Amino acid sequence: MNQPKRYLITSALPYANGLKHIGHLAGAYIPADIYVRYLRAQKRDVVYVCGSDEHGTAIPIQAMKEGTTAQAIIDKYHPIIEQNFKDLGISFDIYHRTSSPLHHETAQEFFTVLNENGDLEIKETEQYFDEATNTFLADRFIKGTCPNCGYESAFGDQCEKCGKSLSPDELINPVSTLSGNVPIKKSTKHWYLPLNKHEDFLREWILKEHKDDWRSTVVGQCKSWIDGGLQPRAVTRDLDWGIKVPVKDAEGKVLYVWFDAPIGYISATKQWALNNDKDWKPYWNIKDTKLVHFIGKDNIVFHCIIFPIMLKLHGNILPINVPANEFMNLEGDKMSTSRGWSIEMDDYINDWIKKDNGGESLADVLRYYLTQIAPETKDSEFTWKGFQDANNSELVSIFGNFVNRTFVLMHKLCGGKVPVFHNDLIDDADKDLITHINQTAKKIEALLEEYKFRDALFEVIDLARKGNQYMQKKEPWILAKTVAENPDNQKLIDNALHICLQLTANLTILINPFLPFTAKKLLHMMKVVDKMLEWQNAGRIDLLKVGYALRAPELLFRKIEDEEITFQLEKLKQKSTVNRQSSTVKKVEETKSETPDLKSEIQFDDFAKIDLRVGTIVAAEKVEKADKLLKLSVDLGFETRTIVSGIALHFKPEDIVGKQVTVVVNLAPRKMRGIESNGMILMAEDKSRKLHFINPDTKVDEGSGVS
Ligand code: B3M
Ligand code: ZN
Repeated sequence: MNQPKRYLITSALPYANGLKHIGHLAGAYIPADIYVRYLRAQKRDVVYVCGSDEHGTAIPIQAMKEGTTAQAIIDKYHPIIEQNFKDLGISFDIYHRTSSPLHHETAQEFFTVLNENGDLEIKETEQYFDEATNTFLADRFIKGTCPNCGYESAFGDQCEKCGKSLSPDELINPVSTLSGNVPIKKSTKHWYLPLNKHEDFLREWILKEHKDDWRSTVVGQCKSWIDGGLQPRAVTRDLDWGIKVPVKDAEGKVLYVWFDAPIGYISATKQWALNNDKDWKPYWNIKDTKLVHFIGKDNIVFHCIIFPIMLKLHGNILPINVPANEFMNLEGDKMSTSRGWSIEMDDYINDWIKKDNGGESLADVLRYYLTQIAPETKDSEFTWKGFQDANNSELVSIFGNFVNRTFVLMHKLCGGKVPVFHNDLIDDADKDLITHINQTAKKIEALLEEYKFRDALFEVIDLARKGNQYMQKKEPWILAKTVAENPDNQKLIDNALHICLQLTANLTILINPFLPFTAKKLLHMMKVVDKMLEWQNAGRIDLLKVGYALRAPELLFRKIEDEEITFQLEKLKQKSTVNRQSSTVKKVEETKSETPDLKSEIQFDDFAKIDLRVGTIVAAEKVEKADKLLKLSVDLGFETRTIVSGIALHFKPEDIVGKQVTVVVNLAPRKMRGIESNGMILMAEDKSRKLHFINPDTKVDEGSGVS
């Protein structure tokens, strides 16, 4: 594989209009940080940039809510968010601000180049104007009735109830949110980026070149945007908060926030270069740079369609990947700061990291759980119980336990030093574990290169689990009882602990990208320097020198008690009620929670590709060693098929034989636990997460089509 010369990694720039929650953290920051830490361990040339997004209507709107100025809002939240990321181990090379003069200059230069090259179109249109406040109304400052669902408080850019994207002109009975008055129409001039002119480029670049190496959720969203017909998009706004449009007759106009914000990645790189006496240009201009944007799914169109067009026109490189995550829900509902149904990073830090003795390891616990449930391919769910389980039954019982046993036994049975390995006594268990260490290191590397962070983390824990099994098999504490009679036993003890210590060193390297605070503690215990963390060391079993004295073990993770979880659940409930009571936009916010997360529009042809048939379950049994799976035989009239379905926690096999079900019959076969599944059963999931079959109201012939 040809190694890129340098990497420029970005995480979405959070709006500095309030605290950010752990859903944001899981979506765009933790995965990027894992990737960057891994690249650094590989000694690659990597710069990781981020910063506050300080423009757009979100900022003045928050200022109105808090009764202060936009400037005061960004000055309040920028440093808090920056510190929160630091406390959670997110290791940006720079955390910049889009309010900085350097950014304003950079964004203006960018606009000027596009404008002077004739890549922008100028259009005069009629837009809503509030005479009372003498301002044109940006999309969020105008409300009215949604033409799609009739909801009365839809915003000018989107209906929060049905999710439809709108333009202010589509609203029925529009009013200004600034004055409450009915706005008038007034003519105004704006600059547009004609996305439609770049359709061929996008089709070629995303739908052909990257159709296999980008996540299918990302390619799918791009495809539906492109197929839906791209329109020219205004890149300027009539607003007084933002970056001035750098053209003579553009009084009162600023750059659209989504035009300037992604350029923030470039200005952040420039500031980083200035701080470190480096050249920023190769990171944005030379093709052998690998640019990767980490974002949440709501930012896909901006990072995959609009910004790449801008980059292409301006002569910059394009991202090589945009591994966007889906959303993370919380305890059965959508996460939302405004509804109080969220866990802010700041709250987590105060409750778990600052309160706890040696609390940094609690930063790693959050990083662990958020990676374990990362919404890489579909929405996922944070529960406090899941958090507790991940800590208690994996970090404490598997990883921490292995390391602790190894250190305690090494001190007790080997004099606190790395024991010698007696080659003549090597056995199959030793050989297996050594091979496994080597293979796991390679596997993790391959997964990280493909942005599969969940799977990579699983492999690390699995390796620790193997370590425990090995220890259990070797039982050095039993051997120790008979060393007097059988002096060779000491050699066997030495061998076992030698390997366990080398495994500990490997686990340190492999866990480092995910849990950096834990890796640091382990280095301290082993009395080794950072250099050991270099990725090239992974898989080696000579990392700790024979005879080297190691420190006493420290507790890596502590148990999390039920009361702590109950407390958090209670706190969440209270917070959400408190917020709802104090909210002036109570109604809007509440309906928001009922708005399902709708998938993007598809064409009839897309739907028509799915072959749905009614079948009858004729046999059902549990799949061995898989709590969630049932193996079903489904009679489809024309044949009986084996289908593996993840419903075992909801139904007993004997209860569902004879039930009619709807089956996707033309889904490509998939192996699950060694069984080939030939189709998928459709299920409805209700609010309490219970599953129900979808079936006809009376029995029909097997094989009947559903459309
Ligand atoms: N501030 C939106 C968001 O936080 C926006 C991201 C900008 S990335 C260039 O979702
Ligand atoms: Zn609507």
